[in-house]
Amino acid sequence: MDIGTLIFAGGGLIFLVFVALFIRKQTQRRLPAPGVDPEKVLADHAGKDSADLDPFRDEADVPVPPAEAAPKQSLSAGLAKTKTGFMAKLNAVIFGRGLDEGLVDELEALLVTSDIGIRTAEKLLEGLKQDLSKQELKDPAAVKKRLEEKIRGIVAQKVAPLALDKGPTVLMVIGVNGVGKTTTIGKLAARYTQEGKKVVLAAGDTFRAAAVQQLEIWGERAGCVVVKGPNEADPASVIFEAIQKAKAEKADLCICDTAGRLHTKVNLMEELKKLKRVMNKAHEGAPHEVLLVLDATTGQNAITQARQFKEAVEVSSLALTKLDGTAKGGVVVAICDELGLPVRYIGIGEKVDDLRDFNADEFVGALFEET
Ligand SMILES: Nc1nc2c(ncn2[C@@H]2O[C@H](COP(=O)(O)OP(=O)(O)OP(=O)(O)O)[C@@H](O)[C@H]2O)c(=O)[nH]1
Ligand SMILES: [Mg+2]
Repeated sequence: MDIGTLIFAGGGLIFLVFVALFIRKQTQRRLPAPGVDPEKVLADHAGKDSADLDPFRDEADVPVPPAEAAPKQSLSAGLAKTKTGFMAKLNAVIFGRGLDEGLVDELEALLVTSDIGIRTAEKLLEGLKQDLSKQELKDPAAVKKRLEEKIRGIVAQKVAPLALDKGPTVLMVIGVNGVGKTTTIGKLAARYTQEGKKVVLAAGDTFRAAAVQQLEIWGERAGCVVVKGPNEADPASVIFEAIQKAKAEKADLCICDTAGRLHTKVNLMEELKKLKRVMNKAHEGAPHEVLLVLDATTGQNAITQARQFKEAVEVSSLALTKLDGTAKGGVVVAICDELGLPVRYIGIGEKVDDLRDFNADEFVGALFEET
């Protein structure tokens, strides 16, 4: 065999090895979690719409940001996209040209496209027209100032801090797939643990092994107990056990994760009622707080989701996540105006520090501040 043939054969062999490795990696990515029979998971949840459940495990399904400390970002930085999107356009509309009759229409269009929603936008503009004289309406600074006041008036709401005197307080966290439930729980666990509270987490999303892992990582970092069941365990039994543990260990807070569910799937929504009943059996009065998590990037759809969750279970408050990733921060105004539910927390990033108590004054101040 001459040297040329040898090199050719060697090259071919290396190529084949690469192809084989590539195929193996691709197939592995679709392997179910150890011990999980995908057929069985789907069969067990027949009627729960198997399309909503993913028994396959993939590293990408364990979305936990790196733990390294990063400087805490300001609210203003977290709202940068909304500020440069909505506020920059608002300034352009108000200050950019002579104010005439068309201003109100333009403002309305801007408010609606910024996810403030038609109803709330009309309300805001009606208020402006009533409050301001014709002369003032021609003054851009007066229009902007009054608009800020009106928005502040809508989002102003008093939310008492989470009461941690229920021995333990049980917080049930619900919402559509991927809105940020588990991440918000992780951030809350870290925060309350840092404040010296004892926190127990319930891995109530038992449909995917990766969902449990995700909660475990957050729990481990926060230094709190995570109660989980075997693969495919009944979520109600895991949550029951977690509340029992929280009681036994005299924890201050038990936060229960739940699987994401489409608000349009009646049977999945029914399951939430069952979970609530079980919580009350484990600890009378529980859940003391039902926190609905909404993803701000979904804009007006978040309002539709909230309406449907509200119909299924009594929602106490909202967490609005991913405000950092959207110019649609105006949806907060529509949510406060239309849902009659307090926004308790806002998420402005993936990291542990990126959860804030919602404070209307700070929020509107950050939106309207001149940069
Ligand atoms: N930028 C940004 N990303 C966020 C925020 N909150 C959550 N995320 C990201 O959103 C993705 C989904 O978050 P999860 O916490 O897994 O959402 P989930 O609601 O638990 O999802 P399911 O359990 O699949 O229903 C993750 O990549 C998070 O890091 C936030 O405030 N800002
Ligand atoms: Mg989750």
